[in-house]
Amino acid sequence: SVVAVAPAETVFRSKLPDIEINNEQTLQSYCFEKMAEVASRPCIIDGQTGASYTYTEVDSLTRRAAAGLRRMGVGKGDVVMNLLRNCPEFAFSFLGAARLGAATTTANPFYTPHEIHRQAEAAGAKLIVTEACAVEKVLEFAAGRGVPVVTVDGRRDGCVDFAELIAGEELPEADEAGVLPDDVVALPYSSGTTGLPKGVMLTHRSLVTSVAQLVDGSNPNVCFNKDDALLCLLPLFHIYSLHTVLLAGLRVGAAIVIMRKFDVGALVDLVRAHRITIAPFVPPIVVEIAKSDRVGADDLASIRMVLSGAAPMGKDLQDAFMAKIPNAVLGQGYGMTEAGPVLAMCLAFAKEPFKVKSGSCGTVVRNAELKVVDPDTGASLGRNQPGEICVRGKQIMIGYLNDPESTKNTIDKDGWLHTGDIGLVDDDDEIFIVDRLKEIIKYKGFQVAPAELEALLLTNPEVKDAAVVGVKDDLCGEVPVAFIKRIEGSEINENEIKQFVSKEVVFYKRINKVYFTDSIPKNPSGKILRKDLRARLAAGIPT
Ligand code: 4UU
Repeated sequence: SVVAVAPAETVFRSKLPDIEINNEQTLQSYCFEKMAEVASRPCIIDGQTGASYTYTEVDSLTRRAAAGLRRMGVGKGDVVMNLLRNCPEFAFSFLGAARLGAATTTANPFYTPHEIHRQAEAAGAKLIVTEACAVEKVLEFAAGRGVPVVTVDGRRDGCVDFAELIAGEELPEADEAGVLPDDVVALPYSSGTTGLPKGVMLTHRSLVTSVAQLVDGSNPNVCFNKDDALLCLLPLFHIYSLHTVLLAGLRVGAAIVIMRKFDVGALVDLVRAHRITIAPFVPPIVVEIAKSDRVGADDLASIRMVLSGAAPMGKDLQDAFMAKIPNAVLGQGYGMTEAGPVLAMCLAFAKEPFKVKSGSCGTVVRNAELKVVDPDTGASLGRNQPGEICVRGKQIMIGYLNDPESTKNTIDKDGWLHTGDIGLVDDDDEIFIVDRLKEIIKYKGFQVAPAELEALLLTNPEVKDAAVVGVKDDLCGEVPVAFIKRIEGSEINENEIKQFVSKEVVFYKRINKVYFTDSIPKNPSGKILRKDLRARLAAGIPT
């Protein structure tokens, strides 16, 4: 008989040795494992109000939130929706739900009612935690399905006050016994490599593994410690902040300083007031600080580490920013919601730091495998050859909620998660992302799914066909533009198309430019050929 021999694969690993990770415990017990050492230290500080909670207090508040959520009918396997800007209650609710074996689906409170309904519905939200700016948008959905709404910023008719939710006794420790490592704890939405946003099932095991890959061990890849103050400016409803600020911050016993809204002046004030040492950013924030004449080196002197991720940051920007903040190490992390989320991290953040190159998005994390494959043949590629980045390990999602088909198209039978990013691994194990295979558009690090905008455009009776692609933008990274084929006789114009979309979507999904065309290029199976559209744009003949 003939024995099939698998062709040799080049698998890239961290330059740091693997570590022991106990991922048989719940996320909450992992995050509070070092409680005895940090009990009376500040845990969460609300930058806006100045309210400060110690580790003991946060631990207790999450247990009381768990009991409160249970009184309101939440139990194991259920989903709570957090529709919140950054606030301490986000953490109390998230960890409270975790203690019950429930998952939290996170969404942007600036979403339109349409976007919120779709996610709440798809996720099967049993309870919504929100705030005044968004409450109006959920009431109809909630009333229609008998879903209770909790508000964090004061009493409101028809809603429960969060203060009331946490007013009772703590959930007894024994009642957490049924929560298992493979229970889903976070359910963020992501469109992945194609299509509409889908619920990404991240379990206790995945998040414990992923946080440990960053901050655990004797020489952690990211050396956070209990004397650090982490700036929590990026939205907690995105996995980057939830994971790398909140969960990693809790694990190491640091202070987490919450900021609701970005503003350079307010940022400088917070950094000074709380002696911020760690600043996780996205490239547009790095740009704004690099350019702002309101920020001098003195203002940010306490910061020793600046992390950038969620979108590309080129060498020039990285160099310009470093000149502005000489005391800090600046590096990148590379994440993807489905990957749990971190694939790669800058090794200059390690306790024993490595020299790294500007523009690199890091080296694969420990206890994980990364490979680069030819997108056409699937063949594994060696160093310095660009191809699709794939990752494997206990940290990745277990799949998309109620969507085995999309799961199968993202995680192959050997357990490799295909990112849809094109990148290479250089001679020093550093990863450079050079292109994107997938259709997603990233506006300031936020996901915009072309398929979602196309589906919306097609609901306009004057639109016969539509395609959306991203174009580069200095300020935002990328912005969506639409190609529209009108029905015969229609004179619908650019502005009308833009407004039609604006009414239904959050600001960053708005169409930036409309090109009317007679044909949308498609392959024989009807898939839009986005590459051809991008080529048309590059050639300056978009119609
Ligand atoms: C070029 O963006 C994220 C998660 C980012 C993250 C998380 C934890 C960064 C650091 C960290 O500690 O997730 P998504 O799902 O919103 O978007 C994923 C996509 C990637 O597939 C890639 O295309 O965002 C892009 N991306 C990057 N691109 C993410 N990070 C980078 C990066 N450079 N550093």
